[in-house]
Amino acid sequence: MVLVLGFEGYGGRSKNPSEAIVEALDKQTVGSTVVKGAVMPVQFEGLAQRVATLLHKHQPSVVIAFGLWPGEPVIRLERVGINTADFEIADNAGNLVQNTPVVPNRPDAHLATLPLHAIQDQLLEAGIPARLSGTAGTYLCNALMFSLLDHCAQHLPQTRCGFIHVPYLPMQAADMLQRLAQDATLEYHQRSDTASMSLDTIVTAAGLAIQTTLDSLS
Ligand code: PCA
Repeated sequence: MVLVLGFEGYGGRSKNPSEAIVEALDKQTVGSTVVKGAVMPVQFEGLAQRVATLLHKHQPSVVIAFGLWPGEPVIRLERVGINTADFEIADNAGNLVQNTPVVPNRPDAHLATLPLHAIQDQLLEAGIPARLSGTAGTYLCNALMFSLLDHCAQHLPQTRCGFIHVPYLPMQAADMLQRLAQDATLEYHQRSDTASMSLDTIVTAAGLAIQTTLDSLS
């Protein structure tokens, strides 16, 4: 089976597009493989345990986690999860974790085990803009990516695992522009984080990433 993870909203924003991906794909099939979806809290404490419980329970052949990267205009395929948590804003439990290992006494980083270039090719072929990225940041998305890869490295070496950042939904960008106009404190050109992508396109991209990964296994 395929495990798809997303996050709840955070940072005072409305619903996370990655939560919408989970809702769209949970209990669906890609090819003949069943997808199970789960939404993760934006909370550092207990993350490793949540990851271990999910992976142990489902033993997926593929696990792909999704999150929002505000301002990113394209599907962003993450190459690497690093063993550092260094937050710029507090998580949803109010913790501003700084300069702390995600998992103590484990390697500095893990590379994604998804076929990233093949996924990028398939997305571009389908007319969906996508790129590889060399950093998933140092917040919860990176922490989840590292934790998943670290667990798989130790316990599920066959499992293909990685993380994909997605843009805002158009509604969220529209909402920001409305607030910008209402506040009348910033000029439009001072904001560079209003890129967005439709939910349909984002969900299609997620399905293609799963399909391409499953194809690479057979
Ligand atoms: N994005 C954040 C955490 C949750 C999410 O969707 C990040 O990029 O770390």
